[in-house]
Amino acid sequence: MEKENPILVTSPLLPPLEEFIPFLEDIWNNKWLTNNGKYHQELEKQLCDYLKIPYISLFTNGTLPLMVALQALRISGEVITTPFSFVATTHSLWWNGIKPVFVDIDPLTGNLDPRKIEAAITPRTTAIMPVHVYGNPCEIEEIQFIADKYGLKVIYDAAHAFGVELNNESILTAGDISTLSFHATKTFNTIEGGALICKDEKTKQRIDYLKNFGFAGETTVVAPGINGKMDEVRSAYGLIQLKHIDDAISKRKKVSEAYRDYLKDVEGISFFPEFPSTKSNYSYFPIFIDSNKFGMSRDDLYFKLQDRGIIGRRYFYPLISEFPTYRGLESSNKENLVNAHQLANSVICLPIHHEISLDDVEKIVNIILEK
Ligand code: T4K
Repeated sequence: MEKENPILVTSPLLPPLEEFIPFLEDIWNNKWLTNNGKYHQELEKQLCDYLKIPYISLFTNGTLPLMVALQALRISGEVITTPFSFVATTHSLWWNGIKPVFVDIDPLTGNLDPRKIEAAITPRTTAIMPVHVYGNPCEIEEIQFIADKYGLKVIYDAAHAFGVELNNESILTAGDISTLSFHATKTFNTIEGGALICKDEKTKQRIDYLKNFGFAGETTVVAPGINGKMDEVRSAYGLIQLKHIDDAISKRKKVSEAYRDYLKDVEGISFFPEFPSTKSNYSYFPIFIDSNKFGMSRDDLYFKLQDRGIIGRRYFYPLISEFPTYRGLESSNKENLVNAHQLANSVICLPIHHEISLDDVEKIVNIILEK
């Protein structure tokens, strides 16, 4: 029964069709489909309000804003980053001809460990690219302190951090630039989509040129830009999503709380604490398996769940530093990344989304506990 009706790690939040249709009719009537249309402008405005951020530029996915951020800040040479992320983080560096330098993570957050950054800085280092993995906030003050000390830029890959706040302030205003993904699997989605958050109008202007081939007018190209624009259909979809996002996040919160409650005393299973002063978006629920204590390996549990129709994911295994493109880098050395290997080898992200019921959670936990 379970295999026919699997519970997936996530399920996209879809705007109610009846709310979407009037927008589609309007777009069909106007025949304005992309290139900074009215829904694009409106979504940027509403996202600035919702996310409490000064400037945002919409993109067609969450990878392009990373690549464009590096271009906009003219980053070159070496960039310090985390191997415990989705490959897009490091790929964005590679596509810009930048050498990634991996630094280990703090096992308490899964994020780049600021205490290990300084040792990796060389005369070629120009920036730090941390990730708020699973939406867990990085130690932004410590990272900024190091960046200021060495004159480095900070670009946060905040793909998982839609709506995350620290001390009532958006985490997206940390560093020089932050980027979001609005992929179908994210808390807030526009099917494919993404965004770049910056702090001043001049940078926003440059980003907007860069995502539109560098055009600053009909016949003026001011930079070697790319095409990263979001279209009107997905902008309208995003506007409807925004109306439903708080409800979806509160449903995710209930799922997260139920997992915490059921799993808190289970020998061999750990998870991140609720972080103080943090407003979370409950985008992932990663658990970490200590096979000796739990009596079963991570992979045995992962595949047992799969056999029973519970489709989790091992985000982020393998580490980025283990993929062929990056394996040869000196910083990919296993001894350099002990904590990252430890988390990557023990993680399972359990299903969490707005459609999971508390009965589903109970069912998932019972399968985990069956020996
Ligand atoms: N930086 C970070 C830290 C990121 O995590 C990501 C993306 C990026 C940058 C780049 O942003 P984008 O350019 O992608 O916007 C998924 C996503 O494709 C990817 O966006 C995401 N991170 C990554 C963590 O997860 P997969 O390979 O796991 O996706 P997939 O197709 O296996 O889907 C996962 C589950 O979601 C499936 O079990 C079923 C469900 N699903 C998926 C899709 C696509 C649905 O129910 N409906 C759907 O339409 O990468």
